[in-house]
Amino acid sequence: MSILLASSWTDISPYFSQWKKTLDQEQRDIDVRLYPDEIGDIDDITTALVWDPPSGLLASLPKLKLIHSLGMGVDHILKHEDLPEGVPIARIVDPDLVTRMSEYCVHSILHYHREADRYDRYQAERLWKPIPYPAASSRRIGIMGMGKIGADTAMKLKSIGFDVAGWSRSPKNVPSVPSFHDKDGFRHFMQHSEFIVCLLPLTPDTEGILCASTFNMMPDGGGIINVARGGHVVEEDLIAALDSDKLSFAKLDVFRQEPLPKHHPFWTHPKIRITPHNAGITNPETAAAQIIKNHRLALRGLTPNNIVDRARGY
Ligand code: OXD
Repeated sequence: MSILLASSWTDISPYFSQWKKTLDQEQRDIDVRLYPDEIGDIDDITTALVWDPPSGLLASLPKLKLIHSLGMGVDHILKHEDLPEGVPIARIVDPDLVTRMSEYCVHSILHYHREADRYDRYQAERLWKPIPYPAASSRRIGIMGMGKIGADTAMKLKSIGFDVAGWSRSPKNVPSVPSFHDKDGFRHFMQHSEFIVCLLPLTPDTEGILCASTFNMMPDGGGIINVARGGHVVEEDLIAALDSDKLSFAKLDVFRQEPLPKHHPFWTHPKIRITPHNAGITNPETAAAQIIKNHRLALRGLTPNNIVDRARGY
């Protein structure tokens, strides 16, 4: 009846040790093991708590009753074709994570709204040169994906005074935030949005959504902030849009290949800012309890909380 913590990422072992310590403190009677060194007898593993799990691992655990994502997203799990049938997949739903993500988005919007990159360049040249900028109320921000993080980001940006709209697959009702949905609303939404924040789940419908035709719908000189998944961006189209000044910036936290390979052109592009997929990191202190609860529910044959729909992809 053990929880196995596993990832194919090699550089997150301090984070995993922190998880193990917190889960141990939370419930001493639950055996928590770190992959690969502590895996032990695989018949003991009933919950796999994973971030981008190694290929074949989940399929090799015969007694698995729950696959739990360490994040809000589950595409890193669903991409495995040999996932055991019938094992529920749960994701994290945690206000702490929502706050971290919306904080990153607000910070990024303010960074570009107040021309922080240009002032960095001016400072390097010892240039005293005020840049005119619009009032927040005339800066049009579009949030793609109006789930919990999208709604929180929209409300925070509204409270600063920005003109915010949202787009999502189905209609959403966030107070005083105009909401577009579906394919019909998409063009209007993009035409409205100078700065786009992408928070969509990655599904076959949203893969490559940030592409040339989408950028062409936007006002000239706009920009994108992608904190969702690298698969949303068509990379060559983004570089072309930045090089032609169709877009003026891209702030990217997520990439098709992570870690971003050293030779990737994004690293050196003057209009791209990169962070290493840490806009939001799940906090063991606030999220451990829901994992323990789900582990126990699954052991009792009950439905865990925050289960994802495998077919829908989120
Ligand atoms: C997540 C993420 O899915 O950090 O939570 O990307």
